[in-house]
Amino acid sequence: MTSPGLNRRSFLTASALGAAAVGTTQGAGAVASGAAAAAPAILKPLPAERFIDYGTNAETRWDSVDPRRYLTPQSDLFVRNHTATPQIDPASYELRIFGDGMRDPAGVRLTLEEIKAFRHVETTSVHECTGNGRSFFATQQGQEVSGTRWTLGAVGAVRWKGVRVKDVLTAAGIRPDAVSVQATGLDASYVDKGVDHGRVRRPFPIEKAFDDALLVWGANGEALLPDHGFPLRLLLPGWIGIASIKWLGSLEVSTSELTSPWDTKWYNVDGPLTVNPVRSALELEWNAEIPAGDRFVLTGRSWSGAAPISRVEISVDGGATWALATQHAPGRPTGGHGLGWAQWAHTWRDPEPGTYEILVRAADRAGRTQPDAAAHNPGGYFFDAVVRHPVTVV
Ligand SMILES: Nc1nc2c(c(=O)[nH]1)N[C@H]1C(S)=C(S)[C@@H](COP(=O)(O)O)O[C@H]1N2
Ligand SMILES: [Mo]
Repeated sequence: MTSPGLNRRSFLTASALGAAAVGTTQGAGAVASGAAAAAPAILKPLPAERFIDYGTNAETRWDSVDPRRYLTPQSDLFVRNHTATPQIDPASYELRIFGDGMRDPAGVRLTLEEIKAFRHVETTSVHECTGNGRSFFATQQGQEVSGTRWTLGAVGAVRWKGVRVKDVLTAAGIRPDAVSVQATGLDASYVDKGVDHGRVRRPFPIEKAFDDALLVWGANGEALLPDHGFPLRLLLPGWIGIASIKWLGSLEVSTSELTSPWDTKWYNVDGPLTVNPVRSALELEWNAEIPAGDRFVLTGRSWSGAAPISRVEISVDGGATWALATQHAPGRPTGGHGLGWAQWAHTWRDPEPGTYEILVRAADRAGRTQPDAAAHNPGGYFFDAVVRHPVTVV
């Protein structure tokens, strides 16, 4: 058993090493992280043909997504870092579980090995940032919002592997009157406009902890990459990205409601945001040039944090007429597989030269759909409106 102090020292040393190693391979990407740090915030390569690089954040380019592939490889998955990816030594890593919601408030510390001894479970879920689509508040609705101006690429589908939070909390001795769990990351404290908000952390209700919350170390059959939370992250399937704390350092279990700036100041619109809305994206470049001819096959994906997708409609004439897209998910059944996304295709017959807007509108089995306009909020969260995707047929 090691102390949290030891963990911290090893992380600091490892970050410095990581900076030296990545500085040589990442080139321009490292420069984009700005004056805040010499070390890059994201350690994996971010090739320009697959990512839009915002420095501490990077989104997947939808035109680089392979329509034949259901899952998003970790190498292609968006990254959202409040600070910078820490490199954590799995040998000295420990998860601390404590709080007045535990029979022993001092709690326990679990090594990775101890965590991996619980029954393994796998689940596929769409992993998405709350601010995905944020740029469309400005470009499509003329509204001002703050935050990273994501297009639609702050999302991916991942097959996660881990253990149930429920099993771990039960074994660790949770009290029956516990109501709230706060997850805290091991990355550096988040300093914004001169204010130190402490480590990235967010509470979630005990109901979610006992429903489908997982502690995950695997993604798509591999270990988590450092940027995605190695060696262990929390996963709250279907919930907004910030709920799934990376580099999980502790779970505080409480008999009273816990809060943090990440559920009061941010990621809050009349209350903490939780379940992701319905959204859709075309696997197509923005302002794509499409060859005129007999047919052009449009492909893309739709997803929801609440339920499988039930219907996808597509319009190639700016919303004047709509057709049902054909749902398919190569290698997987459509729906019925947890909170994964639906893949779909639509054949555009006889596209004639001109400029067009392609619109996609999905609905989920919970009866939710995509509105024509998203509800404005200053943080630019939950842009779930139908996106008008411009193309030119040449
Ligand atoms: N410790 C920690 N966890 C975190 C974050 C962070 O900055 N630090 N960012 C959150 C946000 S806002 C999102 S959208 C997801 C992004 O996960 P990814 O980078 O693995 O795609 O992680 C969440 N968990
Ligand atoms: Mo996020």
